[in-house]
Amino acid sequence: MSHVIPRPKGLPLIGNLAEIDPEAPVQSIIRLAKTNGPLFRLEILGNSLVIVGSQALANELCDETRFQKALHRPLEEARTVAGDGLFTAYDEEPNWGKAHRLLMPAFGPLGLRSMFDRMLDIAEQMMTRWERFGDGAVIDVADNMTRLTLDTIALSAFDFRFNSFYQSELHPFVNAMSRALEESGRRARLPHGVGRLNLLRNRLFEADTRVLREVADRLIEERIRDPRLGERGDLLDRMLTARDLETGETLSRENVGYQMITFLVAGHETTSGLLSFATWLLLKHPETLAKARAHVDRVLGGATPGFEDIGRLSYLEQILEETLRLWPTAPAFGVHARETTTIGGRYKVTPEDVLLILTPVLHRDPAVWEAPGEFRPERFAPDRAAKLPPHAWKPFGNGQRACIGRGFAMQEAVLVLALMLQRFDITLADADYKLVVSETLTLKPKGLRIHARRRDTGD
Ligand code: MNH
Repeated sequence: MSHVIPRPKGLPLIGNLAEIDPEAPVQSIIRLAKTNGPLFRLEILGNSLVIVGSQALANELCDETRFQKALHRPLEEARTVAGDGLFTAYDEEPNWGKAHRLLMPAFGPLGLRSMFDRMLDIAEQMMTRWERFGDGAVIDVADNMTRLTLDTIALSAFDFRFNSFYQSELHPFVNAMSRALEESGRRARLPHGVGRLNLLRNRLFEADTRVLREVADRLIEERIRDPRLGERGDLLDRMLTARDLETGETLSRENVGYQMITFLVAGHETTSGLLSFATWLLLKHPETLAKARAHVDRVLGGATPGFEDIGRLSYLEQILEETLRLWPTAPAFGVHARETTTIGGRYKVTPEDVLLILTPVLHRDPAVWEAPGEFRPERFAPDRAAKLPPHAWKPFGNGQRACIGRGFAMQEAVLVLALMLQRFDITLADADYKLVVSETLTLKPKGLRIHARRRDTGD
């Protein structure tokens, strides 16, 4: 006997709309999961979505022979901006396979090593800025981390400097990007097509999308005219010159543009949120902060970290992994069944059902995690992490569609955290700060402000 997936009772026509705060949809769904359990269906204005948040179910859904990536509504809408770039492409689109094969090596160990100096360049800019500000200055963490991660991906991947630390107003690209993502998110909350009825919004969206394309096109043009084309060996070089071995083809210019926008978007918001949440969690847990700093002092002393040091800063990596468990900054990924099938032993799902694995819920599954709400980086000590059941921790998604930038993000985050702990005593600017999580497509702590006092390293 097949059972119907339970559904919190909603209202006629609008369904569960009233239960979802448009400013904080993910946090609304997390709340619903508390009363409805780890599997339920939401109907919002005719969009249907199955929410999944347990290891047992995630373990089934991560089986790529039965399930594959689904573009949930926000991703579908984001195709206006990112087209068939890696993140928003369907598995079957030829450009996904082509770009995946071409770009995987660039994000492997050799690629990451070649990007290290550029990551350090930007990280040093932020440290210098904090130092010059002095003890009394108030530092908005999410704002600083966003400038940092955006500048890092642009410099590492395209040899382009946004110079965000040298201006108070961010580059027009950045504003166009956040507005375009916001509009995609808004459209995703409405029935198909309805979000496109507002002409003024459409015009702004078109203008913003154009800004994104123009910036990408300009960088492509400059690179193609550059006599050193192909010599830097960065991501842009690779995208413009490398041939896919399987098809013998290069990426089209249009697709390279989509990949650039994709990397700039995917490559900065999430990592910035990770660094911001890690800062918050360390400030909340002074014993872990002290342990982290002792670890950094032991590994680095007063020396500037090099590429080889990243692998040695294993406790920082554990802190970041535990941060991503509690606050996975890309909080969900969608899959759908390849064929009609049964999940959880009794619930029928069809290929039309979008199943959304909600990682903040999955990562607190009480069947897997002891004291799931507590921040304990020791959980990720190698011997203990090896004993976790499969697919219990999925902040980077799954299988062939998992995050291509995982190594990039971890290298950048370990580096920045190491420099921050090595050089500064950090404290909350407002001792009573309570965590407020803001949502765009990603999660971030809102209004988190700190003081940073230069440490005397004594050497
Ligand atoms: Mn990333 C896919 C999370 C950093 C580029 N990323 C994904 C997915 C998750 C994710 C989850 C899977 C989405 C889905 O299945 O629909 N990404 C993160 C997190 C961080 C992150 C939590 C940082 C922390 N991502 C980065 C960085 C880059 C990047 C940095 C680029 C430099 N991510 C991507 C791309 C994809 C992706 C590209 C799509 C990969 C594919 O489908 O082929």
